[in-house]
Amino acid sequence: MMTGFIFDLDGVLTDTAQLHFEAWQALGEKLGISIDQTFNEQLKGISRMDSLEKILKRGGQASDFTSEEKEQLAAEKNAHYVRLLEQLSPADLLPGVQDFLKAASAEKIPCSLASASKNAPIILEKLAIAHFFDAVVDPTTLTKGKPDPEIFLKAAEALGFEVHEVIGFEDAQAGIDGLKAAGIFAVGIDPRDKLKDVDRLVGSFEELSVDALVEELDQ
Ligand code: B16
Ligand code: MG
Repeated sequence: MMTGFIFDLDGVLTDTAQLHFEAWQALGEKLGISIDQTFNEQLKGISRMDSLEKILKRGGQASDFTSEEKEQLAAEKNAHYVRLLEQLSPADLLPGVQDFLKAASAEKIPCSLASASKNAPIILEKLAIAHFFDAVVDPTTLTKGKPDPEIFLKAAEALGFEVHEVIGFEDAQAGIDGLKAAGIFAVGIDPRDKLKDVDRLVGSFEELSVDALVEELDQ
C-alpha cells in the first residue's frame, strides 16, 4: 500500500512555541494580562485569533475590543513573532527530524504540512526543509481550526490519498483529536508523555523508523 505523511509544524518539526510565547507575553504586558508557560500550553496548535480570544478571556477583556481592534492586536503580535523568526535556522529542527524527512524522501513517501500557522512557508524556508513537502495546507482556506479534522482531510486530499493511507504527526492534543476525528493513524511527538488517544507515542523522531511505521500502518 502507498503511504503519505502529514506533519504538524510547531512542536513537531521545530519548537516555535517559545517564540509565540515571547510575542504573546509582550502583548499581554501591554494589556495588563499575565501569560505564563502553563497557560501558553493551551495556545499550542490554536490559530492566532483563537489564541488572542483565549488571552483576552483570561484577562476578563473579551468584550473590550471591536473586531478591528482585535485584528490590530493580532497583527502587532505577529509582527513581533515574525521578527523573532529571523533567528530560526536548520539548527532549530527537533531531534531526528532531518533524518526522518530524508528517509521518507528516499522511500518516495509524499509529505504534506498541516499547520495552523500562516507563517509556515517562511518557517520551512528558514529550516531549509521546504523541498521535502509536496503540499502545504493554506490555513486561510479553513473554516474551522484543530481539533476539527478539516486541515488533516485537506492535507491527505492534497497528496491524493485516502485517510487510511496516511500517517499524521502531532504534538498537541487538539491535533491528535483532529487526526483521530479524520480517521488518520496518529503519532504523538511528546517528550512529556501527556498526549491521549494516540496510535503511537514517542518522545522524538529519533525513536521512529520510516519503514517500521509504514509496516505498522499496513497491518
Ligand atoms: P500563526 P502548529 C500553530 O502551529 C501554533 O502551535 C500556535 O501556537 C499558533 O497560534 C498557530 O500555529 C498560528 O500561528 O500566528 O503563525 O499563524 O502547531 O499548527 O504548526
Ligand atoms: Mg503543534
